[in-house]
Amino acid sequence: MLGGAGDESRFLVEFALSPSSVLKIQKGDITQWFIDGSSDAIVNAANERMLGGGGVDGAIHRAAGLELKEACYEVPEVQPGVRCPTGEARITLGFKLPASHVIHTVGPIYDADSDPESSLRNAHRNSLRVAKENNIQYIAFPAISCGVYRYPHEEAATIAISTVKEFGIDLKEVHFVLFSDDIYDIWVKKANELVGK
Ligand code: AR6
Repeated sequence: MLGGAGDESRFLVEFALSPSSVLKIQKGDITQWFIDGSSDAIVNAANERMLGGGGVDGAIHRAAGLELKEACYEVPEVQPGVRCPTGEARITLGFKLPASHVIHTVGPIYDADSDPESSLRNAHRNSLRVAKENNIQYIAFPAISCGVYRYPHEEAATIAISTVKEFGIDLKEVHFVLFSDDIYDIWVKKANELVGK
């Protein structure tokens, strides 16, 4: 790996998704993550307005600089105040980020969504689809909806990893870059169950 989100190898595990595709789970700050700066993308856990916010969204916008917000303004609204409906994904450049692109997706607000499982699955699946359409080979996800959107972490891990297992195999590497020890541990446990070593 050329880039990375930290050098603590005890916080990095790998699983084969196919002979040509790898799943990597690591602890770290996704704003630092990159592989080659040209065919890599980080996924942002955005909201439907797509103009920034708190959590990982705020961190990504701070690290990318104001050009990212300007690029988000350019994304057409599909209804007033909505650039990216829940479960969909949009792509921009990464500007000052080390990764070349940002794929903005919107996970479900767990208590407000009528079918949070489908929405979370769609957020992952559509992010992978947009990545493939834009020749992205390396992608890094945070734990979408696991912060202020309050998705239960074990269920979110199951959905995130099973969707990547099914739809991530056309990419060279799919990473999860996770901020906290407890979410990292849950993701590793679920990946062992669902993908195996
Ligand atoms: N790198 C990796 N993960 C991070 C980072 C980081 N730098 N910072 C936070 N996380 P959240 P959501 C983790 O709340 O639940 C925003 O205001 C964090 O610990 O960022 O999808 C948006 O604008 C947690 O595990 O996203 C939306 O309004 C995970 O990222 C709303 O929050 C996701 O937490 C989206 O809520």
